[in-house]
Amino acid sequence: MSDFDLVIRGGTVVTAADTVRADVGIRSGRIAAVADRLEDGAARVDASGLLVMPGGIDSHVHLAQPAFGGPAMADGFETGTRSAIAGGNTTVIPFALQPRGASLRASVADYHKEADGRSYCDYGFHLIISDPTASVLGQELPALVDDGYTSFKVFMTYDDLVLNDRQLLEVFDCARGCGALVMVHCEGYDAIRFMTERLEQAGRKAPYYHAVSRPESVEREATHRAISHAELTDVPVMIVHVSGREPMEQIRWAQRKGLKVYGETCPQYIALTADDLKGLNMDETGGKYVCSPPPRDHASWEAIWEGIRTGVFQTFSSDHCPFYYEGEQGKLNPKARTSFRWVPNGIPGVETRLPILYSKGVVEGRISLNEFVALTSTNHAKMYGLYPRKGSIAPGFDADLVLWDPNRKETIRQELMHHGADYTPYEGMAVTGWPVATYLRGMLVAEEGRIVGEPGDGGFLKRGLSPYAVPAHGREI
Ligand code: DUC
Ligand code: ZN
Ligand code: ZN
Repeated sequence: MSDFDLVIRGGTVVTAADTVRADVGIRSGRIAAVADRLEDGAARVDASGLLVMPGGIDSHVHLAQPAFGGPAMADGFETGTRSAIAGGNTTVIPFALQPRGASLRASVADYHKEADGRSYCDYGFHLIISDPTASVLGQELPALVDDGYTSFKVFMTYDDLVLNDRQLLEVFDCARGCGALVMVHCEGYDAIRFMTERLEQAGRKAPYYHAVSRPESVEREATHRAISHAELTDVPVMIVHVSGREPMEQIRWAQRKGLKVYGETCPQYIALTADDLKGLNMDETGGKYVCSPPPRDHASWEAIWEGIRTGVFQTFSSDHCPFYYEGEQGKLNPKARTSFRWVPNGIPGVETRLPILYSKGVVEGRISLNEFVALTSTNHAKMYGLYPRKGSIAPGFDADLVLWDPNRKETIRQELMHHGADYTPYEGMAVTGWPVATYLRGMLVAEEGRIVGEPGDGGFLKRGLSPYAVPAHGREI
């Protein structure tokens, strides 16, 4: 009897550390061997000419989440994770959002109902804390962290989600005590409201003014404030979806000071600009690109690359937050036509994250192959308590793999996508490098744009504490 269920033969294995020509042997869903030459297994796949990389881990996606402007999202777990595997991903970490007044535990149970039996890839949950009551911080949150929900997000903007400074400090302090990693959405609530009202009064209501209402200074101020609160409470923080130079420089400043401040950026900040929000002629088509923070300009793309190259950013996530464009629930819904304020806020991107970073990063010579793997998989696993089960290719890791054609040229277009949304914001973008096959724990789940897996193949991941969440000065104040 052969030693392996499957041998992936003749590819170039790329991890965050190494690039080697090797065979990969898989047994019982795990990697059993990586060697120059392995005997055949029960099955064999020829990967010559292909890269064999750890499956993408997208640690920032929104699925089945009723937020950010009201209408239903275009993706629940079935379509969202179908899109994820087609794009070479094997794990996603979406959010379980606590509506104000609701129990955190009940909110988590609701998201499990959405995900159970529907997911094509493995998944964990971050929590979103919108109502940090004494019982949430004293009982619910520590218990949920123990149960494997080891990270949570807080917002510095949005009527339904914003926390004031005192609440942020209380939440940070709680995270410190229970070892959770805090993700922060850094945009200042009052400044955005002020700008929004002023723009509306002046009749500037088209989608483009979404970007004008939340300029980089608003993100920079909030980033600095979050960092200062993190320093005061001695709690590590991850600043998510960073859009340009000014917030990037705040994070770099904090890192140089020795603070445990981490950074995440996303495809929209190296591939879209605020001008996309102008649409064809300052019309509603610009709504397709409304997301927060908004995309900036070409100089910001360069700043983001500087942050990627110099290690300011640890993770490159999609912030997949899909809405329809057409229809009553879409970006064009009647209320959204009255002002940018009501345009559903977010864009799809889980399926295009890897090709965009590969093409603009590796093919255009800005990052190495190993950095690509770190930014799209390994660092997500390490940051969010999934390592060493996920995120690399070595004996003992889950056999989550993407076979990647480094030379394949594609044009991103809606007809290739597997998400629920009716458009992609990257329509027409030419890329080089494309996923050919995705394996989840040794099972082929997507091949050449065809979904071969089933809803329910993916399972819930109870995550460990992040080693990056350990306070600089220990857990007791
Ligand atoms: N924040 C996110 O993380 N995603 C979409 C919109 C937002 O504000
Ligand atoms: Zn956010
Ligand atoms: Zn998000």
